[in-house]
Amino acid sequence: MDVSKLSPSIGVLIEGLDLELPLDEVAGAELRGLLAAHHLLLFRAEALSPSGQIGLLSCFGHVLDERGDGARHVFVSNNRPDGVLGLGRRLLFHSDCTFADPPISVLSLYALEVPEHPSPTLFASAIGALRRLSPELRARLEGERAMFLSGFGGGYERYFEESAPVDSPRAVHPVIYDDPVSGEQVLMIDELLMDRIVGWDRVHSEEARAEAHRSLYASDNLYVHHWRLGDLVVWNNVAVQHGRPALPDGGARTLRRVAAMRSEAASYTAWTAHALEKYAAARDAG
Ligand SMILES: O=C(O)CCC(=O)C(=O)O
Ligand SMILES: [Fe+2]
Repeated sequence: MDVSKLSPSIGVLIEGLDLELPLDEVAGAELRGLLAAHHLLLFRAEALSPSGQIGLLSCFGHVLDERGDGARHVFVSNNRPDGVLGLGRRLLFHSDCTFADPPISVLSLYALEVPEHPSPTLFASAIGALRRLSPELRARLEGERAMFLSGFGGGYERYFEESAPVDSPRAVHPVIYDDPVSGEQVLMIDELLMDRIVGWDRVHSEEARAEAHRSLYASDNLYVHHWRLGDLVVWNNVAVQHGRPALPDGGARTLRRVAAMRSEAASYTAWTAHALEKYAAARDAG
């Protein structure tokens, strides 16, 4: 396989691998090493089957049945009745399922439909962000934990503990978090799911959050992926946060999503019929 860098801190393009064929142990180990070192892998794979994508993801862990229907893939789409995250609004930066413990390990999206106008996904290095944090803030965050929660609104609005539904899923994580996939420490403070540093008053927590975001979302800490048909992007969900600007008006955009967990024990079904009903109800109410 041929490997070339996509940006200074995030991502490599991998060429010369047929993803429809089963991967042998040597190739699997090489890909795990590349993901550990670079956090995001890009493949150009025209007409990739669902089983090709699932087969690749299974070399990073246990593939999730996110819809609870056995398909082991869902569609992020503004153009399919069964699609999720279909509104064209901006998606705030996040790592998926940090409202659970542990969060999802590895995510992938495969471009099945791409609009004529650009529709990027943005990736921010949570490892780079920790390294560039001021020594003062880093010292204050050492040993601290934060509350992460979902309010079933999709990825468009931040959630607050005071106003989130009582049954919204939530978890507490260290803000300087040991990421098992890369073996690195990451800054786990995002725009969408992190509510507050536990035990801090709102004002100080918001100040720290804003300063963390300046490190995270600085343009030289990002990799911007402009989708082309047949692109498959696989990334470390904890080491790299993702978000997307508002979609262009008109134009179908469909990305097939497959997710994997390092631990067999965890099983997330974020897009079951029950969860989708809750999302729809929250959207209608808001
Ligand atoms: O649509 C995108 O670019 C990102 C979607 C997303 O946040 C996800 O699949 O987890
Ligand atoms: Fe996401």
